[in-house]
Amino acid sequence: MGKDNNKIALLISIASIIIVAGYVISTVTSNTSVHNTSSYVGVKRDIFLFTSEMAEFNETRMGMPKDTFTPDTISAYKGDTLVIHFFNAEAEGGDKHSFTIYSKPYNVNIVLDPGQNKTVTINANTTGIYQYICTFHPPTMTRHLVVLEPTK
Ligand SMILES: [Cu+2]
Repeated sequence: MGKDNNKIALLISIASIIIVAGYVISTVTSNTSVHNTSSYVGVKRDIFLFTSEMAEFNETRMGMPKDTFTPDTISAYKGDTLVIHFFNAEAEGGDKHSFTIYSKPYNVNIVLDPGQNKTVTINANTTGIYQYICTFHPPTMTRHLVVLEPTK
């Protein structure tokens, strides 16, 4: 009787191992197949980003600068390459502006004098919403880079 119980215990152990192993393999396989079905190939997106000003904005009354970014939002799919052409549209004698992201992995800080432009390339390899700012004009020069998971 004791021997039979040991055999049964051994068989249950083996069966448990097989079930767990099968579950692990099926999980790994299904994760792999999810990756394989994603057919999205990243593209290069040229973004022209300008400094601008809100018309008839009373800086004194509002207690903040009238300066903004145009466009409002930069969007990409994960896998895209963003080539951002940043222009300081101020006339000579105007303000400096920056394009600054503090969040990893997209940390960047470009500072432009009036009339200057610079280009920065961002590999959009991580999804999420990332704030970009001009360090000289908070809070109005605050916008977002949105990196989306491809839908196909
Ligand atoms: Cu600014």
